[in-house]
Order: sequence, then C-alpha cells, then structure tokens
Amino acid sequence: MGIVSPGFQGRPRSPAAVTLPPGQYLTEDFPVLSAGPTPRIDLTGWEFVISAENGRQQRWSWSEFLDLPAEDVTVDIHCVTKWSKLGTHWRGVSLDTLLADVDTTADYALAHSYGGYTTNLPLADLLDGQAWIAHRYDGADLAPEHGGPARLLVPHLYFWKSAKWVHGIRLLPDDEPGFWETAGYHDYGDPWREQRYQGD
Ligand SMILES: Nc1nc2c(c(=O)[nH]1)N[C@H]1C(S)=C(S)[C@@H](COP(=O)(O)O)O[C@H]1N2
Ligand SMILES: [Mo]
Repeated sequence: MGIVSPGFQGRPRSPAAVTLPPGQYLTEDFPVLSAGPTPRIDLTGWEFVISAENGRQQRWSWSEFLDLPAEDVTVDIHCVTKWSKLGTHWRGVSLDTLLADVDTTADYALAHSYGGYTTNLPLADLLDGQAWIAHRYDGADLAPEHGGPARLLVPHLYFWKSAKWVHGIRLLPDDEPGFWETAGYHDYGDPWREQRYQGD
C-alpha cells in the first residue's frame, strides 16, 4: 500500500497523501499499550497535583478539574512501536490553563501516574497549546485502558510521553528520566526526528 507520500505537506489530506513520521505505519484501531495493570481510580479521591520546585503545590479535585475550561482537539498520535493514528478527537484541559498561576523557574517536568508510571519532558513542551490533560476521547469518557479518568496528551512527542492515569506533574530544575527513558528510550522522543532510543 502506497500510504506514505512525501512532499504533500500543505494539501488537503486524503489517505493517499499522508506524510507519516519516518518508520511509522497507519492504524485505524486504537491499540492499548500499558506497562502494568490498569489502576482502579475512584473519582471521589482523584486529584491532579502540580508541584513546583519551591515545594508549592496546586491541586484539583475531579469536580474542580471539570470546572476548568476544556478544549476539543484533533491530533495525530505516534507510538514508538511504530503505529500512528491520525485525526484522533479528544477533550481536555490545556496545560497552559493548569500552569497559568504556577510560579516556577523550572525547565523540566516529570509527569507521574496512578500506578507509578513516570515520563519526563521539557516544561516548554507542555506549554503554548501543545499538551492537555484529556478526559474524553471520541465523544465519550476516556476508557480506563486508555488512561481514564484522565491522561496527559502530548501528541507532538512519541505517545509514551502521554502518561495515562495521570496524577500530577513535578516541575524540576534538572531533567529526570522517567520509566521508559530509564529503560533506554530517548529522553525527548520527537517522532519526526525518529528519536526512539538513547543515541538516536
Ligand atoms: N501510566 C501509563 N501511561 C502510559 C503507558 C503506561 O504503560 N502507563 N504507556 C505509554 C505508551 S508506551 C503508549 S504508546 C501510550 C499508549 O496509550 P494507549 O494504550 O491509550 O494506546 O500510553 C503511554 N502512557
Ligand atoms: Mo508506546
């Protein structure tokens, strides 16, 4: 199937005119990739917590989180195991909104999840309309296996950076590798530069 046709940027997208990141293939279904079991999360105890490097914390309960302005976003997602899924529909709260009142000089962020998963990113990659805490997928509540009640969504990086069951984000002066980054995956993970593993 001639799906990858380089040189078609800027034209309306039809299946024959899609440019995928190098080494990726298109999938129509939505694979589930989890390093461990799906954690059971009680919404009455759910919290999202941003911890700044000065020790200050901002926390949102589930109802407080739902009261924040949410956005509908349609984005392509790229998994390091080489599947890409185009035009996925999400609803979530922008990290710009969540970080608006956070006082920080940190350059790095470590997202952490219920269940213990972690992943690191430069703080700049969470800002300027690039990242969301998503709680809806395709018009329905986000399914537990895909990270519900809420997950990080950072579509411009490989999908392992989009922490499912997200619990919070720690802001750090120094970069700290997360779960897959410690296991040899790339620190940054740009699919367009094919940054799959350390050294790529
Ligand atoms: N908490 C948590 N988040 C996670 C993972 C995980 O194992 N645990 N896997 C990552 C990987 S490798 C990918 S590709 C995507 C998969 O998301 P999906 O299962 O919704 O397709 O979630 C990412 N976020
Ligand atoms: Mo992945």
